[in-house]
Amino acid sequence: MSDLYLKGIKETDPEVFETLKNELERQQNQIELIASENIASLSTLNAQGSIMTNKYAEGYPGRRYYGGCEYVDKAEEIALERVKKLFDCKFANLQPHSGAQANQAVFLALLNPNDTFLGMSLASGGHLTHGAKPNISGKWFNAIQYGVKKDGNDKDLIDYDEVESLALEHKPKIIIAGASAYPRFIDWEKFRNICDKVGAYFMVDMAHYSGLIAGKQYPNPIPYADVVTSTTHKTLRGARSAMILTNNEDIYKKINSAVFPGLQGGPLMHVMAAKAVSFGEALKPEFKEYSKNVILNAKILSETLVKRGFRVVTGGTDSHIVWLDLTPKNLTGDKAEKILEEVGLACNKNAIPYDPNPPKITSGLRFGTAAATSRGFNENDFRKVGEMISDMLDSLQFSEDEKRKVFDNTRKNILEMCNLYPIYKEAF
Ligand code: DSN
Repeated sequence: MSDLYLKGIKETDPEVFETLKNELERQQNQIELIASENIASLSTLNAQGSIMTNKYAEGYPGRRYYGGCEYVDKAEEIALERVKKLFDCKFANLQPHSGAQANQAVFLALLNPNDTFLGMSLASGGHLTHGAKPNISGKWFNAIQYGVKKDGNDKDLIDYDEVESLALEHKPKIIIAGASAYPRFIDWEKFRNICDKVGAYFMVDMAHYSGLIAGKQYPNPIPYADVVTSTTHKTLRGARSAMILTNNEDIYKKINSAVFPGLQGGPLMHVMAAKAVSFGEALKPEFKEYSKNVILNAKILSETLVKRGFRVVTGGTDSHIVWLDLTPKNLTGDKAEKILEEVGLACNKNAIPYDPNPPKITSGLRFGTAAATSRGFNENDFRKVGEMISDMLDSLQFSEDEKRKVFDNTRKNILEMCNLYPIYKEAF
């Protein structure tokens, strides 16, 4: 392994070096289908592991509580300028450490304890931080939850009528749109209109879709939302971090105070530098091409699985996500996830709407195409991935001998595909 990566760690700390080396090999030899993951560039990794780790910089550029901030100021200013261009917005705060913290900062800025807000339920494909009971968002606020249609032509699609009637009934201060498993376009305008009817702020958590939005392949919520949060490492393929965007100056000021000193101390300036690098990458024309391919690949994966007898939640996808319903095959998500992992297909179990199984078991799987597309997988490859997933899950009805043959064959094919598309070539 080259010194370019993991420089010096082998000598100073062989024990941790071993875990890093093994993780690198795992990422190289598995097909990453976890929808929230990606493969950041070596430049992003290098910036994130850089000397800016050493710097405290509480405050904002030009207004810090520490000396020696001239270069970290510059890094934050570059990142801010790039992110505003990328999403066509006026104001940004790039200091939240994670998506959950970005969402908390919005709550701190716009809500008081016990205030009412409306968010999509986890069980319908929403996110934990949008009002789920075990999360602070569900504990400290009166979180009302909307979901997706149970049946009819719009089965599995967001139930906008329900959003409206819950909004009229509960008069929430914020309505949140955004999801973790929902694969379709979300109608930002419809949400805006509902918010206007009840005088609610419209918050969008675009974490899953932000790379596709940056690549102009998924509708941009900025023109409709009062405030937008996102992680920066999913489809956006950047540093592991988060951000808050808005076009409203008053909200921007409240958000700044909520992030620091409300919720956080020193921002992670090494991560800031890495965000600047990855936003620069996302501004390049190649990123638009990449986003297009991510969605094309997801559509192929979805079609292949449907042809093999699976049901795909919502019937298809407009994004990087393919949400698989395993009930036609009489399988559970936890079992399917483990079997696929055995041969090197990494994905996660996921509840499907109105899932009869508990969250630790589930009746579904969630796949995403962002990471494998980053390493070069094309439509043909994703067709093969769909066939392999189907072969593996179908083989569970076979005899032990037959099953072993399918497992061995699939593992061999996966290693061949992974070898064709090496990650971090410099590292091997
Ligand atoms: N946990 C992430 C996901 O997998 O979607 C979101 O925070």
